[in-house]
Amino acid sequence: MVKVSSVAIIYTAVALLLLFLISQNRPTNNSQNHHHHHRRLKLRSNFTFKAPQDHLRHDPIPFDPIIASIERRREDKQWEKQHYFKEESEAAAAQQQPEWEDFIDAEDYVNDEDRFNVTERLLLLFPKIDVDPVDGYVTESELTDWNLRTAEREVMHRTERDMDSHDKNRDGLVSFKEYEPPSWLLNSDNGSFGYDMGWWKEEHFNASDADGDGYLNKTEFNDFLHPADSSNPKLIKWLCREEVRERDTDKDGKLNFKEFFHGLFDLVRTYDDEDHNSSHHSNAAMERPAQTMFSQLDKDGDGLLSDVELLPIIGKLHPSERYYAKQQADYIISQADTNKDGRLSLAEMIENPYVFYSAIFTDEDEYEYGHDEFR
Ligand SMILES: *[C@@H]1O[C@H](CO)[C@@H](O)[C@H](O)[C@H]1NC(C)=O
Ligand SMILES: *[C@@H]1O[C@H](CO)[C@@H](O)[C@H](O)[C@H]1NC(C)=O
Ligand SMILES: *[C@@H]1O[C@H](CO)[C@@H](O)[C@H](O)[C@H]1NC(C)=O
Ligand SMILES: *[C@@H]1O[C@H](CO)[C@@H](O)[C@H](O)[C@H]1NC(C)=O
Ligand SMILES: *[C@@H]1O[C@H](CO)[C@@H](O)[C@H](O)[C@H]1NC(C)=O
Ligand SMILES: *[C@@H]1O[C@H](CO)[C@@H](O)[C@H](O)[C@H]1NC(C)=O
Ligand SMILES: [Ca+2]
Ligand SMILES: [Ca+2]
Repeated sequence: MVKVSSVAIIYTAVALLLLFLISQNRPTNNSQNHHHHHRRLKLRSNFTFKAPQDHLRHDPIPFDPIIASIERRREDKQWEKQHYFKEESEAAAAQQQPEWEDFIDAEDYVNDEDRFNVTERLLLLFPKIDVDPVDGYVTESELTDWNLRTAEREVMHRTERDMDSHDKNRDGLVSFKEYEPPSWLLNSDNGSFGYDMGWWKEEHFNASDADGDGYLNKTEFNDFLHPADSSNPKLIKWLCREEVRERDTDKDGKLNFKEFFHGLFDLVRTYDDEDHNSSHHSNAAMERPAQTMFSQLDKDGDGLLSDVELLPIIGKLHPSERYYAKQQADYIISQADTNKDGRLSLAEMIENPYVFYSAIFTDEDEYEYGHDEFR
């Protein structure tokens, strides 16, 4: 009885909300069509729960916290479907409270200029980004910090979600016994990520356990999932060791020039190379710069690279969230900086609002989502 009446209340409330929103909406329908009729903001609706070390793809970081929160809710729902509803009873699924998004399309919301006015959003957000210093301009470093804060919130949210599912005894800690490798790993054939299976093993776990108490707390578990963003030296060293192990074809524990040239140099070079033009170069032409880099890294001059000798380039092999935050800031500035002074005024932002929403922006003519610059 209790269940039935609470469900009834929820549906009544949602119906009332719907009516309210529809009535709010109606008088403005005509004026809407004049504005940006060819543009439509598109929210991400499909999320892949992929390997964090699969750094060739990095999702765009939402510029606007409202967009971030809508997308996060969508992602959570998809994640829950995949992780819980398989096991839990249908009844539990049915008890799920309906959310406003089940009834009102979030995409219609963000595309309704009366409810989601992009100009007003930028007016509101500008002072939150222009903070260091407050001078009426958004610089590359201010925009990078802004993106990074969003990205870190997203990452931590996913970590908490993941931790919840592993922490079976609910003590806020994950032991190695509690930890099960993620399902995308079990489903994939060995080495399909181009990585050997050192990831998610006990050595990886132990390296993440900064204080060595045998358990990962939230910080340590986040490091475990995202070693590239960790400041734990044990874990960074493990990452280097893993890089050596995966390329060490003659199994001597170090990388000789051949192993470096064919396994690592390409990856480091790709990130160094801004114009992505080097694929035109022949192998032979690249051998000299590779030799130069190799001897710079080979600090003890033994002709081999050890794990610690990879430390200077590990950030290039595994770019941090800051790297992507900066990449996206650079892209946005290059698109919106009308007077080419390298920074953005509020006026420039308002003139080019869709640049900031480009991660979710789509247009009949060009499909912008997943733009190359963001990868
Ligand atoms: C979502 O992604 C999955 C695989 O990642 C794919 O099979 C499915 O077709 C996608 N759905 C949509 C609506 O794009
Ligand atoms: C959006 O906000 C700006 C600034 O407040 C205002 O000038 C503009 O008319 C608004 N647009 C709509 C469609 O309400
Ligand atoms: C991956 O390798 C392990 C042992 O190295 C093996 O037990 C497992 O069956 C392999 N998995 C697949 C999907 O090939
Ligand atoms: C990880 O640490 C535990 C002690 O906390 C130890 O018993 C185990 O052998 C270690 N495993 C590896 C692979 O280093
Ligand atoms: C987790 O433990 C580390 C020490 O290994 C500590 O520095 C950190 O503050 C702890 N994090 C939380 C959320 O308790
Ligand atoms: C890219 O490579 C081509 C062929 O080697 C060359 O003609 C072109 O100038 C290069 N572009 C840049 C931006 O370096
Ligand atoms: Ca500033
Ligand atoms: Ca610990």
